[in-house]
Amino acid sequence: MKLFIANKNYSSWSMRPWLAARSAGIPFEEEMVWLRQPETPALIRARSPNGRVPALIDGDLVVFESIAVLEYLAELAPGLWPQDRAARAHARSICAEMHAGFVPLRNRCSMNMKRAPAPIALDADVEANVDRIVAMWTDCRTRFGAGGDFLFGAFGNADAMYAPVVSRFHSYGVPVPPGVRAYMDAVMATPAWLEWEAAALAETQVIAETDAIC
Ligand SMILES: N[C@@H](CCC(=O)N[C@@H](CS)C(=O)NCC(=O)O)C(=O)O
Repeated sequence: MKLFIANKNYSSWSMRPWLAARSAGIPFEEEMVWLRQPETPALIRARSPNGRVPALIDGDLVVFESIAVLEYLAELAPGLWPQDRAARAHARSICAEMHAGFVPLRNRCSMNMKRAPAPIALDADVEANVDRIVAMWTDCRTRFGAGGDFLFGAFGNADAMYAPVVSRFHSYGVPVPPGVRAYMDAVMATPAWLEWEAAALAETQVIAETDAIC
């Protein structure tokens, strides 16, 4: 099984299934494509029918769109979703919300793991995204998080889906309440995060902050 991804420093959508698979102990190879090169669109299109990374290639099967890849991974490792049906439904809801939304935050706070953490002025629409995510994480930790340090206790798909937001909040110095900071620190201390981050920091390609990746 191979996960087709882009730059670890910048590709937030690639990060999600990579963290989920790694944290669940699912064996996979990876193939990486550099973003913003002349050949990038053709290289991606040759492997992924939507012309985007990530894509998971399992034999003849190509699973694309990060949310579908997370679902596929959870079929291999069911612990990626909470065991409780109501918690699982909520985890899927917030994953869908991330996949479909938070466009202002995604556009104006591009993931860049090498960015020296420093605050920027946030427009009102970005602030509204931040407020919603802070409320969501606080609610998940309160209602479902008792069994561990993550949104639904153990690290799972919901944490993988929001890991690039953890990175953005950290890099762009977004003020958060202590409980949310503790959650972010827990995510940033996982072995999977540390492995991804070390590879991201070793990359050499630089893409301008104004050239929003996603
Ligand atoms: N909705 C897609 C979004 C994937 C996406 O936008 N990926 C970006 C990289 S993070 C991409 O493939 N960009 C292609 C390019 O910039 O050429 C998903 O969830 O997988």
